[in-house]
Amino acid sequence: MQGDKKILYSAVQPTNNLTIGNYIGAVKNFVALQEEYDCIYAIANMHAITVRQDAAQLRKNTLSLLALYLACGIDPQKCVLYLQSHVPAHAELAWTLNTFTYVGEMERMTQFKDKSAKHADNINMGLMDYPVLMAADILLYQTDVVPVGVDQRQHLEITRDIAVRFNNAYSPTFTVPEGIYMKVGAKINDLLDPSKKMSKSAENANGAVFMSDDRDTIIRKFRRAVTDSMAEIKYDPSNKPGVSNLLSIYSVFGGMDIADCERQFEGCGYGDFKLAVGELVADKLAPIQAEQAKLLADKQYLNDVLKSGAERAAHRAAKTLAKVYKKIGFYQL
Ligand code: ATP
Ligand code: LTN
Repeated sequence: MQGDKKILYSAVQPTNNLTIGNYIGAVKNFVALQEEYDCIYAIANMHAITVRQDAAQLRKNTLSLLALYLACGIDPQKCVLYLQSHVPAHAELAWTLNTFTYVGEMERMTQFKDKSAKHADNINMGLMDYPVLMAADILLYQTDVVPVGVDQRQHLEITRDIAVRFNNAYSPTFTVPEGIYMKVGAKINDLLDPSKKMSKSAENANGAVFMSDDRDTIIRKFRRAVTDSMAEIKYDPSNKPGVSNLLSIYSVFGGMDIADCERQFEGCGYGDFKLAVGELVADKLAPIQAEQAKLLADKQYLNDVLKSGAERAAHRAAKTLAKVYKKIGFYQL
């Protein structure tokens, strides 16, 4: 707790362009939660390098993600918004937590196994250690809650395990965080293969809708989305994964319940339904894209936001790190 507000922490990696899956599962909720919680939002560039990145592109994606956060409505006066590599305490706590984490636990992580298969030529130590760095991010700020998509649930569980393990070995040091998962949209699926999550690093870019896609591209991608042969617009994820995914997207962008969406499209053909989803998404993204472009033209402002965010984050992180170093027996001057 900070004052009377619970502490909330989350982050997104500046890899590629964000998809509407990232927006729905993460960023959109970040905006909604900033009134109720003491929010800390990071750009996780240290996580990003666990997969090989082009340096110039990573720099560009970093500012682009910052501008997107701001364009979506994250207010740097209300939240701490910062770049992970600007606060050295993340790497320092991660090192310490490594000694409270077992190799076997990391080898069993689903994301590690998936990414190892995808990047078989670069299964580096950082890729395996990714969840420990994420635990350090969260635990440094005495976080109460972490809003993420369901794909991150396992990482949150291991964060809790590491926190409890450390607290039991010494004395209560870390707050044990809870995950927050949205009912609708915690997992948006690929438009062409609705059995897979929509991912920014998808092999086929037609299955993912990017936050930067223009109107025609968005509509074309939704037109090609896979549905089924039942010709009925009903939410039934196990039997109708494609249609259910489109209904989730429509429901979130339209701010309506799934049941209302089903009613709205009763008797409607799949072609018209897909066009309506595409048009709604394009309409909602247009003002965000315009604002993002405007912000990207003002580099001084973006740098000021990062500088102030880093100072505030570092100040808070230092308190936890000092506590940890004292407990483990690092000699203090
Ligand atoms: P990559 O494809 O590069 O691994 P990613 O698309 O999974 O990236 P991250 O930066 O790892 O993106 O995730 C940012 C946030 O977006 C996380 O909270 C994650 O849970 C959420 N998220 C990612 N994909 C989806 C999705 N398809 N549906 C809902 N939430 C998602
Ligand atoms: N691994 C996360 C990004 C991330 C994160 C965090 C999320 C890095 N550190 C701390 C929540 C809390 C992902 O979304 N892929």
